[in-house]
Amino acid sequence: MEQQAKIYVAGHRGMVGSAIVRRLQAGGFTNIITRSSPELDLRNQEATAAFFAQERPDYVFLAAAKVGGIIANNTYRADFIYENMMIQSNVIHHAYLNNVKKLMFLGSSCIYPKLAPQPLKEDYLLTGLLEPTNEPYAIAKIAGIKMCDAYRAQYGCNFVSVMPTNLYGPNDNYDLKNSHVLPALLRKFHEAKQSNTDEVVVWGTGTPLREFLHADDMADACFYLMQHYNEEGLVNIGVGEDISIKDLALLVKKITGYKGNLVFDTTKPDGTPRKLMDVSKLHSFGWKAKISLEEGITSVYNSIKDNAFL
Ligand code: GFB
Repeated sequence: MEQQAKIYVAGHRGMVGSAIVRRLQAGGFTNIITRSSPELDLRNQEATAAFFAQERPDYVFLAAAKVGGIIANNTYRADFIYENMMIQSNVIHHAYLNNVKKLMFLGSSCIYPKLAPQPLKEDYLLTGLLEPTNEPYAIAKIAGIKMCDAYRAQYGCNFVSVMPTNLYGPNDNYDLKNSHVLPALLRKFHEAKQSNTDEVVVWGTGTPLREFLHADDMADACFYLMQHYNEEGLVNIGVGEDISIKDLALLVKKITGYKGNLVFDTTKPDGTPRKLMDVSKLHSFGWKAKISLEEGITSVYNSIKDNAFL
């Protein structure tokens, strides 16, 4: 990417998009184009077409998506498939029509089969049934990967797909029903400590294993791969280590300084038993995660604990 290049970050108000903007700015890139959702509804084909024709960006980071945790995915099944299919179809197609030099599509580790061997290699895509709680979201993301490959094959577009593991960081969503596990636990333990509550409720059995990557590491990987990765298919972005939800809860308990107990609400779904990324392809391109889980959670906690999780 040339320093003067015009770069559109779709989803710049979200956790990942905002981290990508920070990373680009830190790298000296100043020609960054953004639009908030009220300014540009990417689900709307005409609005997206007009935006691309007017701005004609050179590079696109496609980080705009409808996202959420396990209950949000399972509850708003129609919204997750419809909104994501519309956003990515509009952006990918109009990037092609307007000769974008390179587009990076951001997917998710939930594209892999629920019971795939671990760690998850890129070629396990479409080898088995998906986890039911997030199947609509996963199908949309799989369609995004296949669109990038199809536009590469038919039109020669340099459109690439990257699959992040579970992410956390600044600008996360702390809504207790719709968020992912890490922001939910930070909020629950912090508020329990403030109010001297005896116990914190953790969803599910505590046995599922998850891998967590800080959004700043994710943005750094996207920035790096935008410059070094030009292949069809996909590349995983993760740390290559996982932790049980119970141990994650104990870590958040330690970081927040909460002294009470954990209880597990087994009426809530566990989701996929394990989602550990194989990161050998990522490492072979020369990028590795730098922020440890404890360091990352501590920095997020310190930055939000006085803001009442707004
Ligand atoms: O983060 P999470 O919602 O997403 O849940 P997934 C991870 C695990 O943490 C599940 C448990 O086993 C949850 O039951 N958990 C425990 C909690 N306490 C809580 C809590 O208070 N809130 C939440 N949210 N979970 C999502 C997918 O799956 O991961 C998306 O639905 C996407 O499509 C995203 O792929 C990265 O890892 O289960």
